[in-house]
Amino acid sequence: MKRTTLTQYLVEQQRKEQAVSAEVRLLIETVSRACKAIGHAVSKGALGGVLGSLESENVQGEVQKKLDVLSNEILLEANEWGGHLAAMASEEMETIHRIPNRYPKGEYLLLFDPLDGSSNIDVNVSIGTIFSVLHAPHHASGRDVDEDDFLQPGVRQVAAGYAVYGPQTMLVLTVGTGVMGFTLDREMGSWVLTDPNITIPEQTAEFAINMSNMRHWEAPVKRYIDDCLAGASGPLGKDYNMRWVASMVADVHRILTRGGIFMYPRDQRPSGKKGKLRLMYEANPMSFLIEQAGGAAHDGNQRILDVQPTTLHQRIGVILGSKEEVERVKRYHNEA
Ligand code: AHM
Ligand code: MG
Repeated sequence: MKRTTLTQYLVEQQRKEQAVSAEVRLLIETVSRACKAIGHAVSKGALGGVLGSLESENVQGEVQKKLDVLSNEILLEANEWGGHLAAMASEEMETIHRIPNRYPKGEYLLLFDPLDGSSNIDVNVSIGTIFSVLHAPHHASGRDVDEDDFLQPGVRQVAAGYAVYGPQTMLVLTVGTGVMGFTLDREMGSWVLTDPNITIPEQTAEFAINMSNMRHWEAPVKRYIDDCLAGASGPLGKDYNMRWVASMVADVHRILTRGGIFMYPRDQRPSGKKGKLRLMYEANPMSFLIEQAGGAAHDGNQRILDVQPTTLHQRIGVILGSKEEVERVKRYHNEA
């Protein structure tokens, strides 16, 4: 059986489609290597001494887990010296990380949530790494990039993807020419293309939302979930199933695999008014993947990829997945 590896796929994308530059190819290879190292640490669990929390909090005021910090360090170290980046930004770091002067600088910006699904680390449930690649603005050449250079809408992403550390370790990637899934072959140490051209069915009968927040939801979200719960005799005319892993990577991976709708909407709590998930590290890369797979993603008002960020760690409501369902939720927002 002929096996296509991530390296071969990227070389082909560079040669045939001109979808990636040599620098982006190197960048993705480097990120994927870091994900292998993170996946290895994850799989050791208690044996590797990586479970549990630290004393520290991140910029979002969340207690950091050991694996949050370790994964962040692995990604920084792996990407610093290759010459393809101008700077990096992470959910776990308050400010951007410029490439130190001892290394050459490149023209790309890398953003990541090093370990997504932190609440699932210690309970042995799938977690992951999410990343997004932007081009540093041209006016940044010749000077150090600053935080403003990262504030680009998601439509400008050059590449995005995630690694999911689950029963299998997988890397799901887009460079703007569809969505490809690679499974880690642990014996060979290589990522093998197992899920080419992933597409999401337009309809679904499966939703993912944290139902415990129901009393805080805005009316359009409540209306949609009420419709789902009404089942075959309700307005949607079918019985819905619910899944909520509470790791965005795992929930999105399920949707890319068999369809569905994922919602972490903004809500009426003081802490929920802007949403929970982060635009730059979670919503944008996932929305790019979902759209490339034929799905849709919006925040209730507008397409997520069109949102002009104003701050690096900005939060946003997220509604994504099978197109017809996501559009129905949008219509409910318009009608409210
Ligand atoms: P994290 O980046 O701190 O792990 O938080 C993001 C996670 C998402 O992966 C997931 O969709 C959501 O938070 C789960 O939230 P909740 O615990 O409210 O269900
Ligand atoms: Mg996260």
